[in-house]
Amino acid sequence: MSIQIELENKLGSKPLYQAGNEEIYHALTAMVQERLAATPRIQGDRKLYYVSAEFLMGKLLSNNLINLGMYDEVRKTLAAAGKNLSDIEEIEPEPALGNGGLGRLAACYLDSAATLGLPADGVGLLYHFGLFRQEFWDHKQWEKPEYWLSPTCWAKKTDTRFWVPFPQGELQAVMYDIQVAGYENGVNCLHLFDMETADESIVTRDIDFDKHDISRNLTLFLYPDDSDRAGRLLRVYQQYFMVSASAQLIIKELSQKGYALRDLHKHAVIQINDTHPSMIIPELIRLMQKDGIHMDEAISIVSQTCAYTNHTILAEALEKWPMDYLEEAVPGLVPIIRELDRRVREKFPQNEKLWIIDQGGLVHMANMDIHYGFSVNGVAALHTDILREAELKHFAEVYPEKFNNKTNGVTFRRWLMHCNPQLSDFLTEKIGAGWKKDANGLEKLLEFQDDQEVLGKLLEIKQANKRELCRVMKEKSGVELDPDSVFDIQIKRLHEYKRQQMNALYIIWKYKQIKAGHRPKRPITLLFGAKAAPAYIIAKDIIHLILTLQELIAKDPDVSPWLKVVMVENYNVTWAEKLIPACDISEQISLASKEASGTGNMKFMLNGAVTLGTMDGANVEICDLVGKENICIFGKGSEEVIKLYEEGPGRYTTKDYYPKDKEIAELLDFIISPAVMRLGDPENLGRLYKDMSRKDWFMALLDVKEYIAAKEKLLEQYEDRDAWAKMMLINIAKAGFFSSDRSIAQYNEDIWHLK
Ligand code: 26V
Repeated sequence: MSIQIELENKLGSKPLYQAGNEEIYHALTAMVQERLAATPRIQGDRKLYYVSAEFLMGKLLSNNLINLGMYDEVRKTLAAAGKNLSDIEEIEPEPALGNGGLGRLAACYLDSAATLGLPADGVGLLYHFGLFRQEFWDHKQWEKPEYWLSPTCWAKKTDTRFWVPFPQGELQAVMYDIQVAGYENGVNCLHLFDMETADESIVTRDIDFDKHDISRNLTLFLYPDDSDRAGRLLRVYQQYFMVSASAQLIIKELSQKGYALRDLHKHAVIQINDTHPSMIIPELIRLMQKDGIHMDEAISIVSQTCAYTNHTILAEALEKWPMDYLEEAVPGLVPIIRELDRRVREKFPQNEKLWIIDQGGLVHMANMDIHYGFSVNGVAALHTDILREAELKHFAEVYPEKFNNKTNGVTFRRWLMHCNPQLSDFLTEKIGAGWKKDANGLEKLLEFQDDQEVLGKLLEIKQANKRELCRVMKEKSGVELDPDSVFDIQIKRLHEYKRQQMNALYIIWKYKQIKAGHRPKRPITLLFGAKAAPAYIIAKDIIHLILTLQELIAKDPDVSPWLKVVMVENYNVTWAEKLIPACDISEQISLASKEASGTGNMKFMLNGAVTLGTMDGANVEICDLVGKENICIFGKGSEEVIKLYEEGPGRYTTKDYYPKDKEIAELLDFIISPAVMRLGDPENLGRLYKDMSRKDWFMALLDVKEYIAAKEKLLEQYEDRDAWAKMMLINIAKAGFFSSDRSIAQYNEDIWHLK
């Protein structure tokens, strides 16, 4: 049956050209669901469970069409009926089941595991309102619930249910499944647990709700506000709910395959995605003990089953739960955690840093993972080195064999084929389709690095993508962009270490330059996308500064023809898919040593943007691959930065820059200048000014001058269009290493050994 007839049947025999986009969307998703159901489930004797608090899946319609091999045919069928697939995709709500890179990485990894035919399911929670939907007014971020569930969404309720024991009584976990299709392969599954008793009506204003009644609130939000004890306890409850249901699912599947619980480690491997799922270790031990397995054996089995990925070295992001919280929320795990700690202390009596429970009664979740898991990996070469040599040095000394690196990757299905079909088709025309299955095949493009026609075509595709972004921006935000300006883009979670505030200082510098008559050769458009954690005051102040500068510049006729700043509202995967293909300059400007890897950097490179970045995270590997001439690196290196922190407070001090350095002082003073204070909120601006001029914990002032100089140099280079196109080509050609297919193949080779 042709796709057209199939769709028209689903539309109740209505001809396609007469149907509305919403009707077509539902017909298409129903068709895709049927295909998914008919696609063989990837089977195996040893299976991976990727347990994660976040899965940032993005819209799934196109992704599924691509992976099921129906994309082109559907696109053509729709076009013949006068319909546009991207308009139809608009209907699909994007679930906000993640915060940033960690959650998006989990989604890429599910795609790649299925593509490689590996039996690998994701397990997490079904948050009714996700993280939050970001709105801007008064130049500020406001948080609203992001509702995405509907009877026709991709998550389908199953009959699988587990009881999870809480001090308040048992609560039932209900499993929802999202099918994950591999590219021209079988399907795996993402299992998301919800609670039947979750009650959306308890959300009062914005994202406020009563934090105490876990039977009603547990699965409403990802990362609920944890500024009070009830909020922090709720996070522990969420984590326990997730891991207890996961552990029960894993054990059930094992027994369905006819294997004994003692053989768990032979047939299952659990990847603990950062520390949110760490309690799966004591939970599995608890369940084994209940089944009559002795503690020693249970520990040994679990330790051979669990592997841990570290995604951050920021001390404040490494989870430590006070023992009394665990006593209140998960009393059943407490004796087990104490026993795990006792064994560690017995083995390492002198080495306090290795203990799970510290002197202050805090339980270090990562420490538990490292002792009782068989693998610890960082997510980029530099990050893993820092873990080995600094952050987790004590552990690497006693367990050198556990430590390994797995540099992150991204799926080229979503981040090239789907988001940049023109480039994808052009690459295939030039070098064949081999790169779709083996991303290193992109290197063939290098043959064309001096081919004027190919270089011209790359520029042309970039221009088309910029125009498309202008169209979307106009439609969504009413903002006009100039497609002939340089598009400089910084999109990522808002965090001081990522240094959006340093980019804001560049804006101020450029504004002043233009005011003083130094116009750029070509207009510049600076685009931002970022959500700030609701309780992260400085992050919100940085958003406020950027939005205020956006208006100041837009209203200034001397400057607005040359400089434009736009922060997109509610930045998400869908926005990223439009922004990344349109980018000229990719901002990857974290303070060296702080960004574990970054994955946006990889997506930009793949789409022909040139990186402006520090030697941090995977930027280091990008630099190695493309060579120094094809990336713009600036700023202090990680060793220097680590030393500055080690030498203690006072070693790095803003006094060395403010007010001492006149150029820097002018930039900071501008934040509280009358022009800015009139438009913005003096409280937010004053607080940010104070923080940046007195504390500057992530050292924006250390690198800001080099940053400005580097960006200016890159803008200059942009004017040599041929040379720029060659840089684009080399970046694309060398991006193959960053395919998540490569990452997953390495995880499997070194850690999982799936069959
Ligand atoms: C930690 C916490 C702790 C407190 C509650 C909220 C919260 C939310 C998330 C996290 C984990 C942050 C770790 C993270 O997202 N790391 C990012 O992981 C990416 C994938 O490996 C990597 O590319 C980014 O560099 C890294 O920042």
